[in-house]
Amino acid sequence: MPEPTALPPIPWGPVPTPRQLAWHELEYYGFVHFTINTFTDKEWGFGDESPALFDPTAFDAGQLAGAAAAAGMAGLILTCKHHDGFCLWPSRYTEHSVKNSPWRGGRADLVAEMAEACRREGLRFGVYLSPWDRNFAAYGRPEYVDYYRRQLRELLTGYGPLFEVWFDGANGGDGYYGGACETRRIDPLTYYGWQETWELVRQLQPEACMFSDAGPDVRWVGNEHGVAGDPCWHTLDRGEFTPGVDQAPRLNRGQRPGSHWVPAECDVSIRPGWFYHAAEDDRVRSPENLFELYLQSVGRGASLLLNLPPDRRGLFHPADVESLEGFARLRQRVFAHDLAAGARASADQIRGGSPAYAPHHLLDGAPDTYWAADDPVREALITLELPAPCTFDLVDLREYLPLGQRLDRFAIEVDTPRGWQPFAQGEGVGRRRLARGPRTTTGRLRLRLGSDHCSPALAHLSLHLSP
Ligand code: FUL
Repeated sequence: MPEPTALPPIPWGPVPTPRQLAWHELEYYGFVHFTINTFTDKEWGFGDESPALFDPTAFDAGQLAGAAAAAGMAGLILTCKHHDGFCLWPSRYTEHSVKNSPWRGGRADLVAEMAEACRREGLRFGVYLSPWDRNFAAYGRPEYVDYYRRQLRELLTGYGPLFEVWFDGANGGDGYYGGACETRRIDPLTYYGWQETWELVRQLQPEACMFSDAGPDVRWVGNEHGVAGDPCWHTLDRGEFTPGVDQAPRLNRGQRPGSHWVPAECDVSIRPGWFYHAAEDDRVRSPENLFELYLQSVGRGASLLLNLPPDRRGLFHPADVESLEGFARLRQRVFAHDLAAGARASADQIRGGSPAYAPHHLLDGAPDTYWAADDPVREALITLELPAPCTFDLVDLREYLPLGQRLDRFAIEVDTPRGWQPFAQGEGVGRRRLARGPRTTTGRLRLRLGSDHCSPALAHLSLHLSP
């Protein structure tokens, strides 16, 4: 047996990069799908739409960013170009953009207005540039990839710091293609030359996380209904994945141990479609539904990317705003107070017997202090004595991510008049695990933690009551 030591545990498996750690903190941010589709009532434009169709009557980036910030979102990602190829900024490399729209006399740059409004509201800003372009004549030939990178360069250099660059997986099919009106297939494994494109992003926006079916920084969760796998490991054998090659089940759960840290992001729309359709005004997700999604995304260590489509005025519809606000109030009600405040924590293992790793760090609210066990330990038991019995149904657990994703499983038990009863159990904790159990009133609970490959550690535990 090695001597107990008070040195920190050695990280196990892949660990997050600093840009990924910063991204984990964001947890919840918005998607803005807005383009010509908003005016044609479509989800995917063919690519032959006239730029004259794009003419919002009251576009106000301040309303959009303000609503997102008020609802507790950390940032917004804008569809700067969707599959139809229309650009919301006056790209130098195409005529198919806002510069040929009547909106603001063709002198507007919607990307700039959004980036600016986000900065004013303290939100991070990100861009979506569809790799598939149904307008561009050379789509399918190398010339298009060159065009794509030039456009990306415009977005990476003209709009300040970006927190995320979103590479969509939809690829090839029928389209206008400069008038050819045909079906074009590309080989997703080779056509886009992703390595080179990723290097461009690294070079020009080193802090930005790149999202795709293959990361490299953040991965698609494998569905568009906002539900992460259970468990949803932060790690992946990244070399087995390519953007645009759908491997949904594996992306949904991740892989353990995995070669790289590539956490999941859950993209989902507040309405059935990604773009605004008046016919869906009465099909906006309710605050309660969004809260459920939150538990199944953020509550499984993923992030929640919630789409809010501006209407033809260029504003969020009141129904969407109302639901967004209701969702924010629910989260506030549930998470503003820790029902475990003032509790006393004890553990059957403390690393090196050192106060630096004592279990009270679970309750101190500091994200970078943690309880840890000695190296040879694989199973540990932590007990919490509450100052008075309280009622809860959610336990919020968080690992200290610079040490890697260490925990394989957890089980929570509560003290009842019938003795210790199971409350919740599962695989994987990671960034955050919102473990839900039956509504319980108790003064004591205990937590069993298991790690197959390394010693366990945990940074946070709090108790909450859902609505
Ligand atoms: C998909 C696209 O095809 C949808 O239109 C939308 O942009 C969604 C976020 O990604 O792959």
